[in-house]
Amino acid sequence: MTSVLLVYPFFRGPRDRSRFRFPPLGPAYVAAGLRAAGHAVELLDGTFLDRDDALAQALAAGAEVVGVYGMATLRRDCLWFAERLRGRCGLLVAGGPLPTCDPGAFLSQFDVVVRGEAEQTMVELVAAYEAGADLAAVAGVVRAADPDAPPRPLARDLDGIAFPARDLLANQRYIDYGRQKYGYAITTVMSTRGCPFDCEFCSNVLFGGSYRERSPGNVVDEIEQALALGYDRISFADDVFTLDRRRVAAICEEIARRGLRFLWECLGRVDALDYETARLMKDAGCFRIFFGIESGNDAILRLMNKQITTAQARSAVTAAHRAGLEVGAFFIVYYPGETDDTVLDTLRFAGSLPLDYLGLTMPYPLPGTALADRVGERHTREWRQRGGLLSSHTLTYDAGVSATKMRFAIFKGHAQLELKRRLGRLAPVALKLFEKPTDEVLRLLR
Ligand code: B12
Repeated sequence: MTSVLLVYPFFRGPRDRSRFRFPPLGPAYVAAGLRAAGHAVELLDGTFLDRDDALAQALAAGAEVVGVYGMATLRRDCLWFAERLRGRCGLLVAGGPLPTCDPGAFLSQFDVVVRGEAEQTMVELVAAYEAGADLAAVAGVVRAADPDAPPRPLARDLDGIAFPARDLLANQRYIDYGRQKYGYAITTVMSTRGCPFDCEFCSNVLFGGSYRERSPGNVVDEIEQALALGYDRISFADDVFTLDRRRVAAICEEIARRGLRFLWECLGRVDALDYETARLMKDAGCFRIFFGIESGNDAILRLMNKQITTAQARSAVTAAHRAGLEVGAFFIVYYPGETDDTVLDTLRFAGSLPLDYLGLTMPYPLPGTALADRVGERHTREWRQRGGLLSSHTLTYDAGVSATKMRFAIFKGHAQLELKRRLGRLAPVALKLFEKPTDEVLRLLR
């Protein structure tokens, strides 16, 4: 038996205004696998801690093997931990989406990087470590000598993967935070892995183009476990929850058959939701669906390789709204290749939909994406100085527009939707008065 500490180095920067907090599901999956193999596992989640306290706790744990999770926004913190934990444990491991797509960036500080899904890899890695065997022989493990070793092939049977070790998570903190911030306690469950689409901006490095489903019974068993901890809502973390209509219907039936009463939300695609499915979902407790629509201009949607149209977007949003679901949509403004006119199309389109939540962001050329390749070295000085950190509406690459223009577009989009929502019958007149002059301001801004 080996002692293992898994660190989720997620700390809120002073410029981070996001409110969403979810317990780290990935590390909890890895923990469950290790525990099932007989190891003593601790999970340290930085979400409600400051860096120094988290480090003190990590050092006090005195684990033999320490694994640190990394994603695009956590590069610095992941390396910060490695620097301080180096030499204080027997084996230092990095894993998660960013080390998966850019292992080289971690190999100078970590002994090894685990690429891809890590439940089985970590079990085999710890066994190899205990036996003093060659760590690089474990599928999915990368060492400095062979930085291009591929990820382990994806797990085929998702039902065979142990449920995440939720008892190791700071559930009460998340429950209290959720009740205080949004009036309910919510956690995530992932019922499928992967997405068969290939949007230019999406960093789907972990699950690639795979799409794998869990059985409805297995998903609802895990939901019951999560609810028993005191959560009253579930957020499906699937990339596209609604892809397979029959699967969605079967999950809804299973929830009803067990008489479970809880609310849930998910992310759908606009080409994969019809009114009947939306009604079934509503009846089974779905309160909100989010769509990544991204643009209100069909040519820009093609440029993004999004494989949807604005007509499909309108139809799906309307269907979900008619079925009684709250609808949220995400859009990107000033995507590389956009003009003022296409951005204005997006703002007008977003404002014309019956939305309850609108997310407007600038494009993030994330590592491991075709967009990052296209944008190339055009990252801004600010992005480089901050170590590739993303924060609310900060320009990350030279988009040919100023941050002020970008922020103005985002403000304008929200204002147009609010005018429509609040002014009822007066909205068309008010919108006309607001839209024209602000269109001009946007065009004038550099
Ligand atoms: C839920 C979610 C969030 C939540 C928070 C995460 C959480 N605590 O649950 C919220 C909504 C806050 C969020 C925010 C953001 N997110 Co997010 N998010 C997700 C999402 C949808 C699900 C995460 C999840 O639960 N996955 C399920 C588990 C099973 O997968 P996993 O975590 O990767 O874990 C596996 C492996 O990574 C590995 N592993 C995990 N932990 C460890 C630890 C060790 C030691 C090892 C060795 C291995 C290992 O094994 C696990 C099991 O196989 C993913 C998409 C996805 N498909 O995963 C995006 C994703 C992780 N997010 C992403 C991004 C970009 C963001 C944002 C930057 C978006 C934005 N523009 O604002 C912000 C950043 C927030 C911040 N300030 O840091 C990207 C990351 C890309 C990258 N290359 O790093 C992803 C992959 C989406 C995408 N396809 O582009 N996100």
